[in-house]
Amino acid sequence: MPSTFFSSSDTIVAIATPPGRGALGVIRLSGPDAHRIAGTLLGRSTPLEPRRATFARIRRSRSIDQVVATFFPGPASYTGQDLVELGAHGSPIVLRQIIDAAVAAGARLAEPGEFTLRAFLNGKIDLVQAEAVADLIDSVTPLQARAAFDQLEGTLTDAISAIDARLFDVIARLEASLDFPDEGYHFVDPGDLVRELDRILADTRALLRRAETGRLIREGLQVVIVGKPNVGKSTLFNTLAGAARAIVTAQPGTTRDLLTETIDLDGLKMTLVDTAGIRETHNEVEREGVLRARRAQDVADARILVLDGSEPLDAEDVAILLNDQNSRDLCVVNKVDVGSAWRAADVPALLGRPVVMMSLRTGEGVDALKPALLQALGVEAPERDPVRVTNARHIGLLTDCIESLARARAAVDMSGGAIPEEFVLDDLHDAREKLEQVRGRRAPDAVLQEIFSRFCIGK
Ligand SMILES: Nc1nc2c(ncn2[C@@H]2O[C@H](COP(=O)(O)OP(=O)(O)O)[C@@H](O)[C@H]2O)c(=O)[nH]1
Ligand SMILES: [Mg+2]
Repeated sequence: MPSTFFSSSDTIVAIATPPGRGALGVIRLSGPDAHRIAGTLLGRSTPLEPRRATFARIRRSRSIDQVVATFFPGPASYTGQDLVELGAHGSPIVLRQIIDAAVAAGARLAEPGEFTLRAFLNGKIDLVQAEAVADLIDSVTPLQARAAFDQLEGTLTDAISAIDARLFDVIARLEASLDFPDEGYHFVDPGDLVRELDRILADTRALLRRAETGRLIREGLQVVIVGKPNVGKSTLFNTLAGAARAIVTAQPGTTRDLLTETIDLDGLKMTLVDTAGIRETHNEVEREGVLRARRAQDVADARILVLDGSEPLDAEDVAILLNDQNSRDLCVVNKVDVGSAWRAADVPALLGRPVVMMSLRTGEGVDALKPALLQALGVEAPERDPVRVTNARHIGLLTDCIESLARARAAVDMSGGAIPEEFVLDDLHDAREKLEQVRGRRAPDAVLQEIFSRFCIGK
């Protein structure tokens, strides 16, 4: 990361389209000299008309490509500064030549995310939106794309700004009563203050309530299929993966290595892991498989516990059921086509846990699998509320914010009338700082660098 990273005074250039050949390749120039450099590349003496697509030729010693040039004068551009986009043919050679020519004319190669960084530094978007740009580009399921797009549109920004505005108002009134102590005039009534803090706390907590599933949407999740040998784990894995990935045999102990497959479960990016059946064994290879299965379930976000419904449950089944009860377990009772050796209601270890009965052989009950899995994961229908916290950084900051707010509220509540303004203000300022950091104000440079360095070049 160069020391110029946080300065927008030079003009940057990059290819904005993915590497490789394509019908088009787009080059972006942003900075005070963007228009002049574009003029040099195009050999034009007349200025480009703002926001009008203009057919032109790129010239070096001779013309090298036909392009469409569009000039977006700042501040009404993506970066907030003068920006030129050149739509050339998507030839890596031609694009490279145009970049070289731009550098020769005074541009600097952009760092990853530097265009979006400039948009942020120029106040076009806040940090939540900048992060949403990266998430949108990285999304692999429609639900991820949607959550990111909502944040890019500013839904979360607006929700946080609204909370921040109320907090600011409380702080202003407390500071006023601190500044004029002799007036005998209290700007803030303790009862009012507690009520207002409760409202702010409730709004902030509401944002966090579904953040955990929001995070799963953004990051995807790992779901491990566990159970004894031969209960149908690999069959279930293949069914969910929609392909015969894992070997299925009637011989117990077939699966040894961990098998993974990434699927899109109603918009959730899910990495499924098939594992060796857990049992005591003297076979060295299988023992290693069992060890890996145990480790996999320890780090998973959720587990699917498969049981054979046609055979009596034994101690190994129960041990697997009781191992580290994950709040997101789903129990699958398989092989109901063969018969039912027990009822889920009679098994204490299954009480209060989501259970689906099925036969992976006949397909009976299999339709219930995906909805049951989504419910076990706690993922609600996404349509209802576009305000969604998905980012672990935001979750951490909002959690800290709530802590500070709760401390302030407790201090007012315990004061019995005379508000200890200084203490309360300290906590409220802390709370506000966390909110501002979510949006990127007062965010440390290291945090910004870490965020923008994950972008692709040209964004
Ligand atoms: N009857 C019956 N057999 C099944 C069912 N599901 C799987 N099997 C069979 O059970 C055996 C073990 O299946 P597999 O998926 O390899 O189990 P795993 O060891 O847990 O991975 C295979 O012969 C499957 O064909 C089912 O619902 N009913
Ligand atoms: Mg298997």
